[in-house]
Amino acid sequence: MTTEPLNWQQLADLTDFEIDPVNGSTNSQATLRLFGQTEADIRVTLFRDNHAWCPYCQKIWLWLEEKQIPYRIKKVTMFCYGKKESWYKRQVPSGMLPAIELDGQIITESDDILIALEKVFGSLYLGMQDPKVLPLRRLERLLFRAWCSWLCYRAMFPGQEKSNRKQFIETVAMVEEALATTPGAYFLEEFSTADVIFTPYVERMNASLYYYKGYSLREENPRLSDWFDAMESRPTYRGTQSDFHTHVHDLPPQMGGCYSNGEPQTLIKQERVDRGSWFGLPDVTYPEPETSRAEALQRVIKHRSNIIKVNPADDRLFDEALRCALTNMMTGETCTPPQGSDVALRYLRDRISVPRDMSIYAAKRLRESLEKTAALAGNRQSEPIPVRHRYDQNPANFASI
Ligand SMILES: N[C@@H](CCC(=O)N[C@@H](CS)C(=O)NCC(=O)O)C(=O)O
Repeated sequence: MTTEPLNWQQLADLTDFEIDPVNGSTNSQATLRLFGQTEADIRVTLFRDNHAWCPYCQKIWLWLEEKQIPYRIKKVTMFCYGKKESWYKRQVPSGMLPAIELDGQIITESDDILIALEKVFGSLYLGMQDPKVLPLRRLERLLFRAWCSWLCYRAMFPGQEKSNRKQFIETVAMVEEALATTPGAYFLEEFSTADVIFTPYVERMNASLYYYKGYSLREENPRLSDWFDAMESRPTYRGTQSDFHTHVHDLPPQMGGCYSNGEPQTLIKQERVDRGSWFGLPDVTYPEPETSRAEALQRVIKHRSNIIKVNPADDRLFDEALRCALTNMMTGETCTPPQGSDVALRYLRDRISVPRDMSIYAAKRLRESLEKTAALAGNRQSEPIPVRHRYDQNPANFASI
């Protein structure tokens, strides 16, 4: 028994999901954050990427959110997604992100930005140059290098893959040791700058090593597992948190390639990240919020004309197929999409970006319904996600992101 797809109005009636981007909890849509203060209090503008993906931007974003400093956000295109805005190149000729404007002065380099922000607004427990933070910053860079060596270079001689893995795991053991020196889950006695520094790449390591190497950082290391759980208890982190699918397909063009070890366990994990089920993956462990479906629906409705326009399928065919998937997501009823729409539905399934488009659980719900609905039309996959660039995600096509 299958149901007819709801029309857009009927779908809109099923969601009252709303956030307050300015004063509510951390979100990727805001262009202004006030934390109850006024625009006159603003001294900082953060320039970050449109995709809420750049790791160095996440560092600054998280810090500002934790400190509740009022700020503006200006979103800039990263080279691998499209054309860099000329207004930004006038301010930062290299085009690199992040940058801030603090009291009229442009500052680049994420560490320098944090140091400058600390001078004006105070540190997050202990600061960047504190003797307790400095060794942790060095450890984070050591871990970063061990990760890059393992993930981003094709093994050139026998045993290289194994020795890179060993090197990474030995460095992770040092991180476990550092985390074990404090009674709580964080790197220092309290949540601090050190946690902010580790967040972006540890999140990307968790995703990429699971997918390309079959190694589950979060599940295989008890202290890091507790640390992730503690991070997820913070609304600031939840608002910036991405998922496995987004990371593993955003990383290759940024890192110059990510190399799978091709082992059977790895291929099983890859299949799961790409084709589901997305629930239960170790990219998130806090319970799913009740609003996840309503959120996904609201976000699709808001951008539906662009979502339909960029899809390679015929607009009318995809419009109906998309409404089928959304009907299924909201009602649980099976809704058979038009013939030939499997590719179109999977094209969207593969291009939901977290947290840019929606939060982690909303994306899982939407992907699940897109896949379930696509499977009723056929088993064809959409064109592969490019690995040298992500022009398929060019923000120019989504002017109001
Ligand atoms: N050392 C810099 C690194 C910043 C960086 O590598 N930014 C990348 C994005 S993650 C970038 O802006 N690349 C240019 C682009 O992709 O447009 C920092 O800490 O801020």
